[in-house]
Amino acid sequence: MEIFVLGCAGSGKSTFVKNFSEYLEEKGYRVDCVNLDPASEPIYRTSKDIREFVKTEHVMDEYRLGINGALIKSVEIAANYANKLKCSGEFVLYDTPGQLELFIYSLAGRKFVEELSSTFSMSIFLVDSTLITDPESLLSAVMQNAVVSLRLNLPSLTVFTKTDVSEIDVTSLLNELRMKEGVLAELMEKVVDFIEVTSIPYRLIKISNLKKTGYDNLFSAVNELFCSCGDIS
Ligand SMILES: Nc1nc2c(ncn2[C@@H]2O[C@H](COP(=O)(O)OP(=O)(O)OP(=O)(O)O)[C@@H](O)[C@H]2O)c(=O)[nH]1
Ligand SMILES: [Mg+2]
Repeated sequence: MEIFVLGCAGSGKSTFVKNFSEYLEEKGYRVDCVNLDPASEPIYRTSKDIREFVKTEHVMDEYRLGINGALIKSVEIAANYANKLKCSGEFVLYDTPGQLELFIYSLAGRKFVEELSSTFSMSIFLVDSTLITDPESLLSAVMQNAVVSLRLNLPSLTVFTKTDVSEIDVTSLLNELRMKEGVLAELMEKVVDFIEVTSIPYRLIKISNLKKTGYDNLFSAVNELFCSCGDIS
């Protein structure tokens, strides 16, 4: 099963890949961690690393690009090597760059994910709880999750991280939203439908990578996702 770990910069993707892979290994599964971020050295033992083929800092020099342009160029170059980044573990965790435009706009990002995906591929979309301080921030994160999931054509689980330092109460944030008035409040009411495209209505998943909590709930959700397709192998 391929799990693409997505989320905005600093949401905890790499730490999650490190700690969740250890959690899965403790359960006896064969796990491969793959670094798909050409701009970052991995903080875990990798089975495959995109930086063997392309490093963003070299692309910046060679093509005289800034960091974001170089990252997109790096992924375009690396797309030629996608088949060399495939792994066969029972769980393959792909750590991705935090620049979500790679998956929302760029053709290379989508092609890359398509090449690495199989029938049992999914995404885990990490949302940094410390940034969700009001209903607007919640909806903004949820919309990004929905758009990425739709564009990559991957079933997705929405996972709130860093709950050791910030508690998130989705129900009260949505209630707060309903109390608002005016044109923007009307717009936000309509945007609430995006939540249906995420896993939030079915199961609220809150984790801490530092404390390794919430992983049991997440693991059940991962299994349920494929159970509903009729297979968990
Ligand atoms: N308190 C707390 N900190 C966390 C948690 N997960 C990650 N962090 C911290 O958040 C920071 C960013 O974590 P990363 O794993 O590098 O985040 P990332 O999403 O891979 O970041 P980019 O690759 O730059 O997009 C680090 O300082 C982590 O230690 C968590 O669950 N709780
Ligand atoms: Mg990272």
